Amino acid sequence: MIELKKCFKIEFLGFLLLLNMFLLCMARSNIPSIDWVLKETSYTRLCSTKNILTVNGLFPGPALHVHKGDRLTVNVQNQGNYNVTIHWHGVKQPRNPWSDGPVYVTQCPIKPGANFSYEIMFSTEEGTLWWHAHSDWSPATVHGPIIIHPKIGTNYPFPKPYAEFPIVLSSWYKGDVMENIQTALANGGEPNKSDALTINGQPGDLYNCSKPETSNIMVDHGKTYLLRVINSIMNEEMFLMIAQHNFTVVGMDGAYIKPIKTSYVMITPGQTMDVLLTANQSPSHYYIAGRAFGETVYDNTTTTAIIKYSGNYTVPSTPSFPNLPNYSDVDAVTSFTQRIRALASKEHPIDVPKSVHKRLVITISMNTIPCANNSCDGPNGSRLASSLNNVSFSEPKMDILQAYYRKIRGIFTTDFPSEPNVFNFTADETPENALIPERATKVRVLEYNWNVEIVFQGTNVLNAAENHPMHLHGYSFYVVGMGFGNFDKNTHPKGYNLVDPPELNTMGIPTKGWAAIRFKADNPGVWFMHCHLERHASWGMDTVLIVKNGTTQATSIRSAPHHLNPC
Ligand SMILES: *[C@@H]1O[C@H](CO)[C@@H](O)[C@H](O)[C@H]1NC(C)=O
Ligand SMILES: *[C@@H]1O[C@H](CO)[C@@H](O)[C@H](O)[C@H]1NC(C)=O
Ligand SMILES: *[C@@H]1O[C@H](CO)[C@@H](O)[C@H](O)[C@H]1NC(C)=O
Ligand SMILES: *[C@@H]1O[C@H](CO)[C@@H](O)[C@H](O)[C@H]1NC(C)=O
Ligand SMILES: *[C@@H]1O[C@H](CO)[C@@H](O)[C@H](O)[C@H]1NC(C)=O
Ligand SMILES: *[C@@H]1O[C@H](CO)[C@@H](O)[C@H](O)[C@H]1NC(C)=O
Ligand SMILES: *[C@@H]1O[C@H](CO)[C@@H](O)[C@H](O)[C@H]1NC(C)=O
Ligand SMILES: *[C@@H]1O[C@H](CO)[C@@H](O)[C@H](O)[C@H]1NC(C)=O
Ligand SMILES: *[C@@H]1O[C@H](CO)[C@@H](O)[C@H](O)[C@H]1NC(C)=O
Ligand SMILES: *[C@@H]1O[C@H](CO)[C@@H](O)[C@H](O)[C@H]1NC(C)=O
Ligand SMILES: *[C@@H]1O[C@H](CO)[C@@H](O)[C@H](O)[C@H]1NC(C)=O
Ligand SMILES: *[C@@H]1O[C@H](CO)[C@@H](O)[C@H](O)[C@H]1NC(C)=O
Ligand SMILES: [Cu+2]
Repeated sequence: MIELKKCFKIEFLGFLLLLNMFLLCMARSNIPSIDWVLKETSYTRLCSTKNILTVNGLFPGPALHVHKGDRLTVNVQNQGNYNVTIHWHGVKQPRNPWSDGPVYVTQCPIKPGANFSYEIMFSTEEGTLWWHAHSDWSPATVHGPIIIHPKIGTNYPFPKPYAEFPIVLSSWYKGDVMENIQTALANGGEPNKSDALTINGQPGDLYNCSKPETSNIMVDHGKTYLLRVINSIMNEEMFLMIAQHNFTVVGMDGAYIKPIKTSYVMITPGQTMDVLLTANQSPSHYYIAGRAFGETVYDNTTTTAIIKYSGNYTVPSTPSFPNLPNYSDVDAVTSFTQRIRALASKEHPIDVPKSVHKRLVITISMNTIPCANNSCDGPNGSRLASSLNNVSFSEPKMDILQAYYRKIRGIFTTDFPSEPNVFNFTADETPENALIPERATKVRVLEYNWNVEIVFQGTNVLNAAENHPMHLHGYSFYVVGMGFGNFDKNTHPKGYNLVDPPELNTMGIPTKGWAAIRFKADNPGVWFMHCHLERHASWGMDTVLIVKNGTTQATSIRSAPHHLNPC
């Protein structure tokens, strides 16, 4: 009898325990969780074999598939040799800067042997985004697609494509990419440029040695395909074309847009595009080809993949090749960029601020810092640098988010200028005193729910004007205006597009020109803002926007997760 009672008790307790575990599982299972392992993996490209840092052994990395509004936990286990963090590019992460990823901005790095769980919170994003490492130059190989399908029971704002495939553009370095940037920063000169650009991990057959591995894309005649184009390239803005096919851009940076029928796109590092391609030409092989846009092109090689129609036909000895715009074809860039418009429809309305509480004007410059005995590798023995409003961002020892949250002093200051020192920004000759920036960790604090306008003003300092792809974390923004020359606060705002401005997370600021963006500061947190050309970001073309808490819990930063990586 006693025995039975005891047993029952144990069983009952066991049942409660099971029930508890079951309920816990149910609660947890609302947020699916996946495991990633960062590790060194051997890859052969351009006739040489080397180890690269990968997620799960893959280059490019694995695609994340979600539906609009989902949540997802990614447990990252670092079995590699470097400190790493991961960023979910274009995912707004409402109230959740903890999982945003930029190293020493929202977290300390995941050291070799350590783990970190990212909770990725999707909201309004749909279409294509991507993820990448956000520490040192590990994003070169640690990146992959984020594919956001329509919510179950809803459709795309265009006819459902027959099938889809990624077009991931990446950089390939024969040497060690981490050593490359470390050496450049130590000596003050330019890092080595990449040896190839790749499509879905392969350079294509215009390089030596890679012909058999060229990426193939198989299509059926008459069908329409969704291409998810991602520019994960380190330092080049890219023209992309398909021989003898026009295509239609229907989405950009995780938002659908008014369809643009075009023969080419210009896509900056950081940007993503959803492109519809109808296989309506004579069945054959066609090149899809990409190469850089820029006044001073860094890696000027051409990457290709081959689109192959199914069926029985005579295969050409070489596929037809598209007539790509010239490297410095600014007009091609401008005319494409000006066509990008938000859907601004009933189902996809826009919410652009009509008036602003705060306007920041931010100059984007290349600079030099003097070196003792002119012994550095930059111009005249100086050290290369870059800046926003003449402040070259200096990486703090501890992440800014934690310092802000825990009110730890001495990590950053809040005096990032909201106006630049005025000079003729885009003149052929810029003043001497614009050459040397201040090195500091300066942020700008914004009140919750302010309507913010930022005017990015390109400069010709160091005679190095170029198109800079500016990226903001935690938000997407409306590009309300752009132009060449110097921004004029009296005349230019009159020409703003407040009807259907594109909603982007990365905007190429015209060479010797400006662009104005607007957003409502309704996502409290610590958000990095920087040029997405990695060499510029490494040289200090970065700053941080801190958006304060609102007045309620639901408008405040979420509380810190239990486990944070120590510095
Ligand atoms: C990392 O996570 C894995 C899998 O959950 C676990 O086995 C390992 O002990 C963790 N390592 C550390 C350092 O936390
Ligand atoms: C950079 O290029 C130089 C010259 O080609 C070469 O000697 C050096 O090893 C390269 N460094 C890296 C890290 O690739
Ligand atoms: C391919 O190799 C040949 C012979 O070594 C060389 O002349 C040529 O420049 C190389 N081409 C490229 C694209 O690297
Ligand atoms: C692509 O569009 C251009 C410009 O509208 C047109 O001239 C060309 O014939 C089109 N090409 C194809 C293959 O449809
Ligand atoms: C590409 O750059 C190399 C120098 O790195 C230069 O020799 C070559 O002429 C350039 N090619 C083109 C097509 O501009
Ligand atoms: C392909 O076409 C050729 C010539 O028209 C024909 O001889 C051959 O049988 C066809 N092959 C197939 C698999 O249909
Ligand atoms: C590209 O540049 C070459 C050489 O300067 C020129 O001949 C050609 O017309 C240009 N092409 C276009 C489309 O502008
Ligand atoms: C600069 O040069 C002087 C004189 O040649 C030398 O004494 C000094 O050590 C050098 N400084 C550095 C930082 O190289
Ligand atoms: C380098 O020095 C030369 C000669 O003194 C000068 O004309 C040029 O402007 C300097 N360039 C830079 C980037 O400092
Ligand atoms: C600024 O420089 C540009 C280009 O040199 C010139 O056309 C313009 O007149 C200058 N503006 C002012 C206000 O000096
Ligand atoms: C913001 O709100 C959160 C949640 O209420 C709170 O933990 C935090 O201390 C507040 N302030 C800052 C600066 O994060
Ligand atoms: C890795 O990160 C830790 C913590 O911030 C830091 O102390 C260490 O110097 C970093 N190691 C390297 C190689 O950057
Ligand atoms: Cu830049």
